[in-house]
Amino acid sequence: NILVNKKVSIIGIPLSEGQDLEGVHLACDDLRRLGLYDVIKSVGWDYEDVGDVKIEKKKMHSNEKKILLNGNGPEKNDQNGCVEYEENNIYYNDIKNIEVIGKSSENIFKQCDKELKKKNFVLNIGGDHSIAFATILSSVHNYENLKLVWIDAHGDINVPETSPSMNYHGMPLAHALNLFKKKVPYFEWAEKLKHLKPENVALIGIRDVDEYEKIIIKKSNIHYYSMFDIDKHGMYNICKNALQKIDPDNNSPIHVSLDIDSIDVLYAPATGTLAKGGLTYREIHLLLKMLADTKRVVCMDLVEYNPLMDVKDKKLHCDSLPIHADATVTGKLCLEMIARILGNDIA
Ligand code: B3U
Ligand code: MN
Ligand code: MN
Repeated sequence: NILVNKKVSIIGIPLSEGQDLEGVHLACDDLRRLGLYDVIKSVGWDYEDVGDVKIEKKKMHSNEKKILLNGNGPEKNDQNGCVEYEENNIYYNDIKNIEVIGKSSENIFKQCDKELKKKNFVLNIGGDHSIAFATILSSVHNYENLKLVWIDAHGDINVPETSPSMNYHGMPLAHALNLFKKKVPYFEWAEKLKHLKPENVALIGIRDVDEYEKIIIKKSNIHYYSMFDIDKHGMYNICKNALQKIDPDNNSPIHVSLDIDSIDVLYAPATGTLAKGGLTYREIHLLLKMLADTKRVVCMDLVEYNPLMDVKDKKLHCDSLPIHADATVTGKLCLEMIARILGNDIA
């Protein structure tokens, strides 16, 4: 294991401004209440809860934004290998809540940086997926040759010019890959930092991808695996292939960015943007187990769990982790997945 401490730094990141629904900021406290610390101890790790990152609460826009594309919208048939966009009437400060997100992201970056430097396993509990720009840049900053496994129903690879919603949680992967064409307000702190390289990224579980995102994904040189790929080849082969592509020498540190909406609504009903046909319970556990078995995962984001949308779970005989008796379905799965990525075995 490249993390000799066997200690988890828990970072709560109650940032919900990257999307439209209330409740995703409650996830970290919910998981603490359901038994986060006991679960971590039960699989043989120590922990340090560093509390919640300060979210700079200042809403810039109160009224809903309209779709900002004018004219012809993005140009699909470009010749020179990169997607060209119609740049008229596109304003990067029209990304919803960009001030809150940009300023809070600097706090996230600093907190992650501090914990990564301790050589702890850093567990970032969102919050929506907006948190991942800062967490990933922090991992890239601390680990030479960092690889990223992004598990999601969505691409999260819109640029402001292509976003249908102007919600930042649909853009953080593009931002971390430095695919934005202009400077983003309130992200000046990140301009000089190293960004992600596309060949180091595997995107797994996608099934709800916007028209222009498909083009960006194909042109970006990231490795991507849709639900159809998983249907055809099975999760075992997909995960093996993904790891082989991003890390052929089997020796690099890995950051896992796990969006709960990658998992089917049957097993994870509590999230804001539900997409049918997701990963099964067995598939997500297999994927996380295979990642854990590399012993090189150094950081994980767990995002988009919205406790306000969750439903009560049944207590089963096979529930072996020390999870609170009145745990909800998605909350319980989150704790199981945390145990799994830390190397919970057999059961
Ligand atoms: N791709 C859409 C919707 C979306 C992205 N991420 C989530 N939903 N969770 C967008 O708004 O960019
Ligand atoms: Mn996402
Ligand atoms: Mn998603």
